[in-house]
Amino acid sequence: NLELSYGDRAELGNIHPLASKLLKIMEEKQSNLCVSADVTSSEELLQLAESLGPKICMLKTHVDILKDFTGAFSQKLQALAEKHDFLIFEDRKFADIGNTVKHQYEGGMYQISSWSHIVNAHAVPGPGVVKGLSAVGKPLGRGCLLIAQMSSQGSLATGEYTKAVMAEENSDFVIGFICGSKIAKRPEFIHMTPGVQMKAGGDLLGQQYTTPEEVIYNKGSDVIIVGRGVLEASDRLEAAESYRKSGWDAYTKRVTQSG
Ligand code: UP6
Repeated sequence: NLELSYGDRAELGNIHPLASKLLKIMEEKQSNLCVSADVTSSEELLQLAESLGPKICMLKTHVDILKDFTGAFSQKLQALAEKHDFLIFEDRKFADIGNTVKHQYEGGMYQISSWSHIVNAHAVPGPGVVKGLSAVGKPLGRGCLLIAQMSSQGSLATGEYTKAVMAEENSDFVIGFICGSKIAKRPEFIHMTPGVQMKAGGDLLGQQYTTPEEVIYNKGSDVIIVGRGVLEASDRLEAAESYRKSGWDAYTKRVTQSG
């Protein structure tokens, strides 16, 4: 039951270059933390990227909740991603036919493909959604995560559905999954898990939380996605550091024990 380190996985022969880049960042920064920057002001989002940048491997956005998105904002965000060495993940959850998602990804107000390294998609429409996104993203070296499971109560993405999503894996564009636990055996794939806080629980709208230790050590996922656990803390930097440390300690324990 040998468990490869993030750094070992980055060197695998047929790994997607973006997955490799992410794993290298994780190893170097000792961080498997993705902060979900769910704020509504672009100024605040940039401040978060600047201050939390050193602690994270990835910053997740919901660009359509910003009240003041501009192209200049997306350029500043990209500059901060380079400065602090993290990837940008626009959590757009594409879920339409290939031709439509192609336009949604490339065009409109947000031109997501021009600034976001990673996007995600529901597999509900069938293979066309990935084909459409890939037509735009692959030439740009972008990558996509498929939503195999969701953290919310009553999610329909379970069992046979989750298995069917995994069969959609198309490794020249799909780099991994949004899921609650490790579901794909191939170490080339990245598993990312939302619904993480220091204490198990939930919110009033169906969100369900588990801990970094549970997600990384017990469930074998790779990256924890944390929004309000950081955003609602009185000291966001301190909170980010404690999630980083928790996630990293759980990973270290997992890799050490597998040997
Ligand atoms: N998210 C989930 N669960 C999923 C998929 N995505 O919570 O299954 C996203 C939410 C939010 C973030 O859209 O941006 O992850 C979680 O935020 P929170 O930590 O504040 O609950």
